Formats: sequence, structure tokens, C-alpha cells
Amino acid sequence: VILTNEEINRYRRDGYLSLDRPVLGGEEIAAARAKIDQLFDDWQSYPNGRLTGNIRLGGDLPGVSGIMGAAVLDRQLARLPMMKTCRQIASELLSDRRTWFHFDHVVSKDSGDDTQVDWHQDYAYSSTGLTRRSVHFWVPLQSITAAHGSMVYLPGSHREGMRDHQSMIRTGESILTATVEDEGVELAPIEVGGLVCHDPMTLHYSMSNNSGEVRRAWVLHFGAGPWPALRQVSGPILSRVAGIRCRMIRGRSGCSTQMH
Ligand SMILES: O=C(O)CCC(=O)C(=O)O
Repeated sequence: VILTNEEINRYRRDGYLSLDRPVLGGEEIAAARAKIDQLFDDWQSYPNGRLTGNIRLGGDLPGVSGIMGAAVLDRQLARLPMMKTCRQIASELLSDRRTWFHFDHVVSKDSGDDTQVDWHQDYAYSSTGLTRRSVHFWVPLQSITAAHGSMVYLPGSHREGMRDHQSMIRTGESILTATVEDEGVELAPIEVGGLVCHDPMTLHYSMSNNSGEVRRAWVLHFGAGPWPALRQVSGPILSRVAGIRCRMIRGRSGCSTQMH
């Protein structure tokens, strides 16, 4: 058991939970960061960021980029102990032992104004196959201070239904944002090993990163339901297809990484 009853009750009341204690190991976070940095370094040299299926390199906003399916691209990421820890936390929060890894993406923010990710509910993306009964983890890959672009939440918003979201297309990607008048609650700084998790219906945004360094966070979704079984089968196939495409692209661009 990882969570206290007070933490579980807080999550259910507020729709999010910030755990500023070493729930995850510093070494595994360092390992994840190194692998993810490597993926970014390699992928930046590819002429076409889109690979296959759920795996893509995207720049939704200037100064903000991401890799969807990092754990599919690098299977060692999928084997880190934190996968089990997050799954256990999701089980405790959902009171369901049958929770599974569904999806991951990495959000990388350059330092600079205008790197805010606007208000949204993750469930606005439900057409992509999101499961309502899931817990979304936001794992910082470095210590986060207010200057790094903290997450801001609207407590209790997970119980107030879906807001309208507008589709904004900036650099070729469609991102969904809601108009929210309320003040949110900005999270306190989080040390390496801590994490935040939220309900897919909870309204949140993240502030601009003005720390002077690139801020990277790994977002992991764990949910109850049958679809991940399919993903567990398709993951290795997808990564193989992605690997072949990467090698083809690399052949043309002169990049030299091993993909899994
Ligand atoms: O990492 C961030 O700055 C924002 C992440 C986020 O809002 C999300 O993954 O839904």
C-alpha cells in the first residue's frame, strides 16, 4: 500500500493529488530522463516527426514539444519500477486491482514566455480512446519549482462534467482548450521522486517555464478496462514498425541511434 486514506480521500474530493515525497526512486527518474533526452536528441534530426499510430514527435505549441509513446519506442522505459508503482497507486485510487498501463507521452518545455499549456480536461481527447476510469500521472523528470511552469488545478472540477473545448491548431497539431474564469490552485514545488496525478475530468493547465532550463515531464495513464491487453500485444509490433521507419529516416538524415 502506497497511499494513506487521507491521500485517497483528497484525490477523490479534489480530482488530483500531489505527492511531494519520494514515491519514485531518484535513480529511476535519472534513468528515465537520460532515455527520454536521448529520444528527443535523436528525433529532432528526423525530417518527419510523425511515425506510426500513437507514436509521434509533435510540437503542439512553440516552445513545447512532446513524444507520444516513449515507452513503446524504448521498451526499457516500460520496464522501470515506476510503472508498477504508478499502477499500484492507480489501483488504490480507483479501488480496482485490474488497472493497466494505457498510454504515455512526454511534455518538453523550453524556457521562455508563452510556453503555457492552457486549461483543459484530458477527457476532451476521449475520441483518441481515453478511458474514463483512469488516473493520469504527471512525473517531473527534474525538481520543479514555481519557475518551471507548475501545474495548476481546479479542485472538484472532475465532478462538474465536461466543459466545451475549442480546437486550436498551431503548428499542425490540434490542441483542445477550455475557457475557465476560476482561479486554479498552483502546486507547491515537487522534488525528484514526487509526482502529481489527476482524474481525466479534472481541469488543469501548466504555467510558462521561466527557469532557464528545459523542463521535461513524463505523463502516464493507467486505467481499468480491457483495451490495454490489445496495446500490450500491439506495443512491440508498433515499436518494431517505428524502429524500421526510424532506421529508414536515419539512413537519409545521418542520425545514429539504436531504436528498440
Ligand atoms: O506538462 C505540462 O506542462 C502539461 C501537461 C498536461 O497538461 C497534460 O499532460 O495533460
